[in-house]
Amino acid sequence: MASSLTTFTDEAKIALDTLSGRATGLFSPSLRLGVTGLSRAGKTVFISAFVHNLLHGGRLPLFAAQKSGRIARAFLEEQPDDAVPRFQYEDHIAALVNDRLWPDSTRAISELRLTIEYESASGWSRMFSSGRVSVDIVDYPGEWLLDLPLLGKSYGDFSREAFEMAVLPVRVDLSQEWRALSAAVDPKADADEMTARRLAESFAAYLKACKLDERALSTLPPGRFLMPGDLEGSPALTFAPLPDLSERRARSGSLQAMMERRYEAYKTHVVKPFFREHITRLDRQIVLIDALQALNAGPGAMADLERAVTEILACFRPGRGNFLTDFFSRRIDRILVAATKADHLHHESHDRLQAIVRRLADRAVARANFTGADVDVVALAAVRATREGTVKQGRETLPVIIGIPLKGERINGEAFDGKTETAIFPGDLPEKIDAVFDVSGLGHRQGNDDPAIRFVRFRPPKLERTAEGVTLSLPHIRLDRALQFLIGDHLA
Ligand SMILES: Nc1nc2c(ncn2[C@@H]2O[C@H](COP(=O)(O)OP(=O)(O)OP(=O)(O)O)[C@@H](O)[C@H]2O)c(=O)[nH]1
Ligand SMILES: [Mg+2]
Repeated sequence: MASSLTTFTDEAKIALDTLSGRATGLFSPSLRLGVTGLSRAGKTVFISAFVHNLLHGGRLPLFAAQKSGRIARAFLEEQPDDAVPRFQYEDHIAALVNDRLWPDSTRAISELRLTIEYESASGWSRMFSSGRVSVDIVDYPGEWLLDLPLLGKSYGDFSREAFEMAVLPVRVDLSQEWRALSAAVDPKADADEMTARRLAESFAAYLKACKLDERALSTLPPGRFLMPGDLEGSPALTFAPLPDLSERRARSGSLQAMMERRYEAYKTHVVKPFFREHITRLDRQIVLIDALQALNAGPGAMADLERAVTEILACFRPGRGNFLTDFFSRRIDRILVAATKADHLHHESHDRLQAIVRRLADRAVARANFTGADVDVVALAAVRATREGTVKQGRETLPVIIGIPLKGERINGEAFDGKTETAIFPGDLPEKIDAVFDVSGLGHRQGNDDPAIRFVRFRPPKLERTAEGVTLSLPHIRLDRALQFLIGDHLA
């Protein structure tokens, strides 16, 4: 009874939201674009470059409205949601352009409204459309999406699965400390805050280690354990799975009962509102992935990335088995899966990178049983930090990329000073895509002793100025293709 009541009020709220959204939409149509990806995938850089290129008339030959000169004006406006932090565009651009440093990690949700005034390509549309569209860009951690499956799981299921995952070869050593600590507690004993806290901290440390380790594993839920946002230290985040739970109901006052209650609170107060307030209102979505890092770490990490993308896509799939179905007020009709940081490769490898991402996305679409939206893929660099060249080595001519490696980056033991421009032969991506995904024959570590690509991080590029002293927009690779797919049809 109680649960059907919440559903009812939730639905009423969404209906109201949609109505008021429609009413304001009469004046200036808006398009809500979700930008997500696991931490460090490149969300902040992508949004900053996206907006900068539109505000400053960047070179975007594949973005039709810009190419044909139909964009009259693009500007930032106040965002519609007062309770969501604003995406700090100016700070991020100052870091990128003035200091030539990458922006700080963001780790929570934020939003920015970019309004574009344009002239429609057809006379018919010019008569009927306002020639103005507001794009509400929402940046949120992909880790939070991975929480959706928790809504269908009891605390017992969650605990069992967490322990099953923890003993897989890729994680068994990382989870050891937490498992040992868990084995020493009795779920039936009286609830104790300090025990709960120790377990939660140890569990969170294990989840973080999976992320940091050179294995480059994607995340396991609960997502807020890695990206707490403003919930750090709250009871809804102070729980952990417990081992060997019996089927019987937990005694009230026991540790198990306490953990169970907090797990349910996490679902009710953290997971549900996030999906209801943000995900169900999106029109378009881009999922950024750092495929290069996973490729470098080996097939185990690729399989893990594929699992994460599958789960992410499942969140946007309306239909049975998705609690969100009743809540979707709009329908996401386009999803772009984008491999970022393509400027780490010579352009000869870009098509291979894109082919690898296509394979990954196809498999994820099939596994998530996903239908209903166009899913496209692209290999891009939102900010291009390198240029290309060739280096003669003996009789061979090698394609290289040239840039300033960040201070402290290393190749073959050589450390860079953050000032010197260096030519690097990044290596080739494997021609045979299957090899990239082939986890058979992998040993205990599932690592990659001989990475295909040399991977150093470069400083952001120096911006060219015109003779008149005007700073040009940020260079990129195929950002325009992403823009065309994500918003191009709304400016037709
Ligand atoms: N060369 C290059 N590096 C990039 C690009 N995009 C991102 N990076 C690198 O990836 C790092 C992470 O990018 P962010 O945009 O901060 O990633 P994020 O997804 O917002 O990360 P969180 O806020 O921590 O979740 C940056 O600090 C850069 O080192 C790109 O287009 N080219
Ligand atoms: Mg960020």
